[in-house]
Amino acid sequence: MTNVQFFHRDTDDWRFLTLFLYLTDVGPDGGPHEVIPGSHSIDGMKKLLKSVQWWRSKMDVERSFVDDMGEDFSSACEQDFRNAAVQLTGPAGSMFLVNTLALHRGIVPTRTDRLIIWARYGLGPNTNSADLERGPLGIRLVPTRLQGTPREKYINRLLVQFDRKPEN
Ligand SMILES: O=C(O)CCC(=O)C(=O)O
Ligand SMILES: [Fe+2]
Repeated sequence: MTNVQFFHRDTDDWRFLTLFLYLTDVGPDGGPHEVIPGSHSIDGMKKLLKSVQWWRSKMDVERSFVDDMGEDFSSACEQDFRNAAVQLTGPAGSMFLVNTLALHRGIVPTRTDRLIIWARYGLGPNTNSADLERGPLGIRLVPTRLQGTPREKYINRLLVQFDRKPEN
Protein backbone atom coordinates (compact mmCIF):
# COMPACT_ATOMS: atom_id res chain seq x y z
CA MET A 1 0.00 0.00 0.00
CA THR A 2 1.17 3.52 -0.68
CA ASN A 3 0.72 6.54 1.60
CA VAL A 4 -2.33 7.83 -0.24
CA GLN A 5 -4.08 4.49 0.29
CA PHE A 6 -4.13 5.23 4.03
CA PHE A 7 -6.39 7.96 5.40
CA HIS A 8 -4.47 11.23 5.27
CA ARG A 9 -4.83 14.96 4.76
CA ASP A 10 -3.30 16.87 1.87
CA THR A 11 -1.68 20.10 2.98
CA ASP A 12 -0.85 21.89 -0.25
CA ASP A 13 -1.97 25.37 0.58
CA TRP A 14 -3.97 27.46 3.05
CA ARG A 15 -7.06 26.89 0.89
CA PHE A 16 -7.29 24.43 -1.97
CA LEU A 17 -9.48 21.90 -3.75
CA THR A 18 -8.61 18.70 -5.57
CA LEU A 19 -10.28 17.70 -8.83
CA PHE A 20 -10.34 13.94 -9.40
CA LEU A 21 -11.08 12.36 -12.78
CA TYR A 22 -11.52 8.60 -13.16
CA LEU A 23 -9.97 7.25 -16.35
CA THR A 24 -11.37 3.76 -15.74
CA ASP A 25 -14.73 2.60 -14.41
CA VAL A 26 -14.49 2.54 -10.63
CA GLY A 27 -16.97 0.29 -8.83
CA PRO A 28 -16.96 -0.72 -5.17
CA ASP A 29 -14.06 -3.16 -5.79
CA GLY A 30 -12.24 -0.88 -8.20
CA GLY A 31 -10.57 1.42 -5.67
CA PRO A 32 -13.10 4.18 -5.02
CA HIS A 33 -11.93 7.44 -3.55
CA GLU A 34 -13.11 7.63 0.05
CA VAL A 35 -13.59 10.82 2.04
CA ILE A 36 -14.92 11.70 5.48
CA PRO A 37 -17.10 14.78 4.94
CA GLY A 38 -16.75 17.34 7.72
CA SER A 39 -13.28 16.21 8.80
CA HIS A 40 -11.61 19.26 7.18
CA SER A 41 -11.93 21.39 10.34
CA ILE A 42 -11.33 21.00 14.05
CA ASP A 43 -15.01 21.72 14.79
CA GLY A 44 -16.06 19.22 12.14
CA MET A 45 -13.78 16.56 13.63
CA LYS A 46 -15.22 17.16 17.09
CA LYS A 47 -18.78 16.87 15.75
CA LEU A 48 -17.92 13.64 13.95
CA LEU A 49 -16.31 12.20 17.06
CA LYS A 50 -19.37 13.05 19.17
CA SER A 51 -21.38 10.62 17.09
CA VAL A 52 -19.04 7.75 17.93
CA GLN A 53 -17.96 6.49 21.32
CA TRP A 54 -15.45 9.30 21.68
CA TRP A 55 -14.24 8.11 25.07
CA ARG A 56 -12.95 4.98 23.34
CA SER A 57 -11.45 6.93 20.44
CA LYS A 58 -7.69 7.46 20.38
CA MET A 59 -8.05 10.39 18.01
CA ASP A 60 -6.15 13.57 18.93
CA VAL A 61 -8.07 16.06 16.82
CA GLU A 62 -5.46 18.85 16.72
CA ARG A 63 -2.62 16.44 16.06
CA SER A 64 -4.51 14.92 13.18
CA PHE A 65 -3.96 18.20 11.32
CA VAL A 66 -0.22 18.24 11.91
CA ASP A 67 1.57 14.95 11.75
CA ASP A 68 -0.79 11.99 11.89
CA MET A 69 -0.22 9.67 8.94
CA GLY A 70 0.26 6.02 8.15
CA GLU A 71 -1.30 2.70 8.94
CA ASP A 72 -2.18 3.07 12.63
CA PHE A 73 -3.76 6.47 12.15
CA SER A 74 -5.68 5.16 9.14
CA SER A 75 -7.01 2.20 11.14
CA ALA A 76 -8.16 4.59 13.87
CA CYS A 77 -10.00 6.66 11.21
CA GLU A 78 -11.59 3.51 9.81
CA GLN A 79 -12.84 2.59 13.25
CA ASP A 80 -14.03 6.01 14.39
CA PHE A 81 -15.55 7.27 11.15
CA ARG A 82 -16.89 4.02 9.71
CA ASN A 83 -20.41 5.44 9.45
CA ALA A 84 -19.40 8.80 8.06
CA ALA A 85 -17.05 7.80 5.22
CA VAL A 86 -18.32 8.21 1.67
CA GLN A 87 -17.00 6.14 -1.25
CA LEU A 88 -17.15 7.69 -4.69
CA THR A 89 -17.77 5.23 -7.52
CA GLY A 90 -18.53 6.00 -11.15
CA PRO A 91 -17.81 5.26 -14.79
CA ALA A 92 -14.66 6.45 -16.55
CA GLY A 93 -15.01 10.19 -17.04
CA SER A 94 -16.53 10.81 -13.60
CA MET A 95 -15.15 13.92 -11.95
CA PHE A 96 -15.47 15.31 -8.47
CA LEU A 97 -14.05 18.11 -6.38
CA VAL A 98 -12.94 17.37 -2.82
CA ASN A 99 -11.51 19.54 -0.09
CA THR A 100 -8.69 17.09 0.57
CA LEU A 101 -7.68 18.72 3.81
CA ALA A 102 -10.50 16.40 4.94
CA LEU A 103 -9.46 12.85 5.74
CA HIS A 104 -9.45 10.76 2.57
CA ARG A 105 -7.75 7.89 0.79
CA GLY A 106 -7.81 5.87 -2.41
CA ILE A 107 -9.06 2.41 -1.47
CA VAL A 108 -6.86 -0.38 -2.83
CA PRO A 109 -8.59 -1.89 -5.89
CA THR A 110 -9.16 -5.62 -5.54
CA ARG A 111 -10.78 -6.63 -8.83
CA THR A 112 -10.01 -4.17 -11.60
CA ASP A 113 -7.18 -1.86 -12.58
CA ARG A 114 -7.79 1.73 -11.66
CA LEU A 115 -6.52 4.87 -13.33
CA ILE A 116 -7.15 8.34 -11.97
CA ILE A 117 -5.72 11.79 -12.44
CA TRP A 118 -6.01 14.67 -10.07
CA ALA A 119 -5.29 18.38 -10.13
CA ARG A 120 -5.10 20.63 -7.11
CA TYR A 121 -6.24 24.18 -7.27
CA GLY A 122 -4.97 26.50 -4.56
CA LEU A 123 -4.04 30.09 -3.82
CA GLY A 124 -0.56 30.24 -5.26
CA PRO A 125 2.67 28.45 -6.12
CA ASN A 126 3.97 25.89 -3.64
CA THR A 127 6.27 22.89 -3.54
CA ASN A 128 3.67 20.68 -5.23
CA SER A 129 3.07 23.00 -8.17
CA ALA A 130 3.96 20.84 -11.13
CA ASP A 131 5.43 23.29 -13.55
CA LEU A 132 7.34 25.77 -11.46
CA GLU A 133 10.61 24.73 -13.12
CA ARG A 134 9.37 25.28 -16.65
CA GLY A 135 7.13 28.14 -15.69
CA PRO A 136 3.77 28.94 -17.29
CA LEU A 137 3.40 28.20 -21.01
CA GLY A 138 2.92 31.01 -23.49
CA ILE A 139 -0.73 31.20 -24.57
CA ARG A 140 0.18 30.34 -28.17
CA LEU A 141 1.27 26.88 -27.03
CA VAL A 142 -1.96 26.10 -25.22
CA PRO A 143 -5.10 24.92 -27.05
CA THR A 144 -7.67 26.92 -25.13
CA ARG A 145 -10.77 29.01 -25.51
CA LEU A 146 -9.62 31.39 -22.77
CA GLN A 147 -10.03 34.98 -23.89
CA GLY A 148 -7.48 36.54 -21.58
CA THR A 149 -9.82 38.52 -19.36
CA PRO A 150 -8.19 39.88 -16.20
CA ARG A 151 -9.87 37.15 -14.14
CA GLU A 152 -8.71 34.38 -16.50
CA LYS A 153 -5.20 35.77 -16.50
CA TYR A 154 -5.13 35.77 -12.73
CA ILE A 155 -6.59 32.37 -11.97
CA ASN A 156 -4.56 30.62 -14.64
CA ARG A 157 -1.32 32.46 -13.96
CA LEU A 158 0.66 29.36 -12.94
CA LEU A 159 -0.30 27.53 -16.12
CA VAL A 160 -0.61 30.10 -18.88
CA GLN A 161 1.18 33.33 -19.63
CA PHE A 162 -1.08 35.46 -21.78
CA ASP A 163 1.27 38.34 -22.46
CA ARG A 164 4.41 36.42 -23.43
CA LYS A 165 6.15 37.93 -26.43
CA PRO A 166 6.33 35.69 -29.57
CA GLU A 167 10.13 35.23 -29.31
CA ASN A 168 9.82 33.71 -25.82
O1 LIG B 1 -6.27 7.97 -5.37
C1 LIG B 1 -7.06 8.54 -4.61
O2 LIG B 1 -8.29 8.35 -4.62
C2 LIG B 1 -6.53 9.52 -3.60
C3 LIG B 1 -5.20 10.10 -3.96
C4 LIG B 1 -4.72 11.05 -2.91
O3 LIG B 1 -5.29 11.17 -1.88
C5 LIG B 1 -3.54 11.88 -3.12
O4 LIG B 1 -2.89 11.76 -4.16
O5 LIG B 1 -3.23 12.69 -2.23
FE1 LIG C 1 -4.55 12.88 -0.77
